[in-house]
Amino acid sequence: MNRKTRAAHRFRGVVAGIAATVMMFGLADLIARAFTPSAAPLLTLGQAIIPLAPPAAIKPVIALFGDNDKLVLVLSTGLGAIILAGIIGALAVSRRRLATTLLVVAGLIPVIVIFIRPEAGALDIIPTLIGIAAGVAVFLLLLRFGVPATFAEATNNPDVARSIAPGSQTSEPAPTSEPFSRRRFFGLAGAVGAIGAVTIAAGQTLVSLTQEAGAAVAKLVLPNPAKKAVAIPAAANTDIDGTVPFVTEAKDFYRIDTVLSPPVIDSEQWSLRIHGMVEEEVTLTMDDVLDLPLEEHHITLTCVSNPVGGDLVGNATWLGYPVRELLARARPNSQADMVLSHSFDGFTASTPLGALTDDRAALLAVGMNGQPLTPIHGFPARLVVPGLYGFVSATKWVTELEVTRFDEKTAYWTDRGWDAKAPILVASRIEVPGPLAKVPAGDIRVGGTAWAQRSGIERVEVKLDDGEWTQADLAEEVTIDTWRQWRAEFAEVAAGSHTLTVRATDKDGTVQTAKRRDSIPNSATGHHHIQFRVE
Ligand SMILES: Nc1nc2c(c(=O)[nH]1)N[C@H]1C(S)=C(S)[C@@H](COP(=O)(O)O)O[C@H]1N2
Ligand SMILES: [Mo]
Repeated sequence: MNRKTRAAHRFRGVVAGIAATVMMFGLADLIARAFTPSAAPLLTLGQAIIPLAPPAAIKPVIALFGDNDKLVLVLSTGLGAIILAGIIGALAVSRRRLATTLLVVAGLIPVIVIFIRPEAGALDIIPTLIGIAAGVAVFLLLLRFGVPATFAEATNNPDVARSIAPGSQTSEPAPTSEPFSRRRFFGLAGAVGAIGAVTIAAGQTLVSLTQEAGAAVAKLVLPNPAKKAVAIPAAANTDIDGTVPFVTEAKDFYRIDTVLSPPVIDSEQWSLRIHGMVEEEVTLTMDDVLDLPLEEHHITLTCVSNPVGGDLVGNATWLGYPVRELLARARPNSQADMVLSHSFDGFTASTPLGALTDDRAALLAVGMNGQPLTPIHGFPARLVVPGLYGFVSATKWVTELEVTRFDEKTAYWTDRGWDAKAPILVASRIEVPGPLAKVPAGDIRVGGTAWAQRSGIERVEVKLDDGEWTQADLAEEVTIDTWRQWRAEFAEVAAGSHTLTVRATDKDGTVQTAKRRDSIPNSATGHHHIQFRVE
């Protein structure tokens, strides 16, 4: 066989491998999404990679892609699978049986990953097995009609010999022949790939449908709060167009967690168990929680991975019951100093016991902005603790509060190099003008948000280019645990390129530091700084 033909055959092998893999994932994903969504192979594979990923790799991904980090992970997993399939396909030109075996073995990797999940059911592997069967069938079909077997294989294997025959002029096996015209081969491979791609897309659509359905099925009816949140005065908003609203809608609220798709929890099956170093173990069902006098509080939640000026921060009106009261029922032992909250999905957070028993509004929350929590934000129940970054406090899909000690237990992110305790640091950001915005000449209006939960914002200062710090006007404070909007004006700014810098000071007198540092282990620091142009 000459080299050119061989290269052409290898290329067909690669295409056959890729088409078969797209088909396998597409079909398996679609079937899984319809019956057992958390067992979709691509998703489960990506999910399995998360705990293995070094924190040093996770952070830049979150910083770069924010809420899209999950999409990036799934796409990279898919890309990895496609590359592997291409290599196996190329191998198939000379070693068909070995390649087929490898394809099956590779297909079994997601099967194993699906099977070893803690929540796995025996039926969960069926969609992927069906996908593998379809993928292997497609692979063999494409090879059989598209890639002539080597001479040795062809003469030994009557099947392959026959498959070669239709393309050759004689009935002799002819190794250099092209049994399928290039057009037919690529047409078939393209069709298979397209079917796979369509099934993947259909699977995605099903996901959003079932998630919406899940939310609808979760017809949890929230009671009226026994204690309403303070009213939000109009003056809590500045009049600067383009700044984020004071209350963040659930759909716009940032999302950070370690699951690729939120667990679907039936609120009637859900319960919260308080145990560990307590006098009395306490278990509550959702009915128990809804019967309690629930309180509503505006609380600003922040992620430790938020880069300076980033948007991993949101403010919502949460409805829930004070964790303080729940712990009082269980009566923690005097030696305890931490509550390790456990999520349905295995995530844990370590919260100082003191932050859950002092007078702050640490909540077992069931509502967000007047609605039940969405699946993404923790349905049916989560924790929200003012003043602590989410990773040490805001456990979503919470199922257990384990009263323990910092020197005995560690939480999910602590095991990955982050701090065990992490109070939120004073922070501020510029929202208007946007980065690299073009602004008409004249007076420049600047606006943004600052937060220092538990202390409150005392002062925000802005600096144009290398000028003096100028004090911004603060919008009215709603509570010390909510962010605060600010605005400033600079008169007659000359045309050209300019920079703005902001810093906040909290009510304890702590000035936001200019020192730049990374978010691991307990949050990035530095001043938010933007460039814009006056034209
Ligand atoms: N179960 C679970 N809860 C979790 C997390 C998680 O990965 N799993 N991430 C935490 C982190 S790091 C943050 S910042 C907040 C984010 O909450 P949100 O997604 O509702 O904004 O949830 C916290 N609760
Ligand atoms: Mo976070």
